[in-house]
Amino acid sequence: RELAAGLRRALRDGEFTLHYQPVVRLADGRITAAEALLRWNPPDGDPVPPGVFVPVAEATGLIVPIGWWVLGRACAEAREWHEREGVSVTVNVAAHQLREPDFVDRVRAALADSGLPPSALVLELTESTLVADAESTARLDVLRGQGVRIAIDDFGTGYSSLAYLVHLPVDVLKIDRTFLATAVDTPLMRAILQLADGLELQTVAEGVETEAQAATLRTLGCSYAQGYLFSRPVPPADLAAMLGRLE
Ligand code: G
Ligand code: G
Ligand code: MN
Ligand code: NA
Repeated sequence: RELAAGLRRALRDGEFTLHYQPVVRLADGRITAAEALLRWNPPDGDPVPPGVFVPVAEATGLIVPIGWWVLGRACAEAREWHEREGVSVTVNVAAHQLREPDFVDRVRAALADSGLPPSALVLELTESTLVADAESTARLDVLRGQGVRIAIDDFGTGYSSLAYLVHLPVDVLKIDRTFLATAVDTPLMRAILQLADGLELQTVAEGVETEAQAATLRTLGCSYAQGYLFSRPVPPADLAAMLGRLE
């Protein structure tokens, strides 16, 4: 309860910031996108990790207003990177947010207000959020019609059958980092990449920490990767500097 009050205050007083983790194209190492990740620095204490406060925000419904703040901020910060470097931004969307009746209008407004083109925005949703209901699926399809892309976050950690993938409004699979915990070249990883290829979905491997993992993923046909090998999540100025250095 105390944490919930803290979150309400954080939103009101501007205590949230975003960090960005690069998504890298394995073929040439270019940064093609960045994932916006929420950070909370209370003025009167230590930073609170998102693993602690995001579940509370979800349980209290505060994730809805916080999520809209994240989307607006991420679009605004990404606009310049997109104009200069063609980089997209990916934003996590919670189940509660997707269920809001004005979801489509809110996303459109964030794009219009920031001047970021729809094609530069990727919305990340988990499997369970996506599978839930036909109404939400229809909402996402409206946005896709305008060029926004949809990614399944933490792919492979849900319990749903793979058959549902064919019916979901999805463009990108983000393969959960638990798949890299042991060997990278496993029958399961090959199956996921083959499935993605057959469905013409882009693939992003999450949690890549070593050159060897990146090399194996490249060989297996995974197109993109994200992880500490390339960069931790960093403040926006650091991402801008990283992008500038590529020129
Ligand atoms: O760095 P990491 O600790 O940033 O993130 C921990 C978890 O918090 C991740 O699983 C991520 O999905 C979630 N998370 C981070 N930022 C956001 C956000 O803006 N919205 C939502 N809904 N979840 C987020
Ligand atoms: O659930 P989601 O994938 O949205 O959140 C990303 C989380 O994964 C963040 O907490 C981020 O800090 C973490 N992360 C990103 N790259 C790596 C990595 O290479 N290794 C590990 N262990 N965690 C990572
Ligand atoms: Mn994510
Ligand atoms: Na993930």
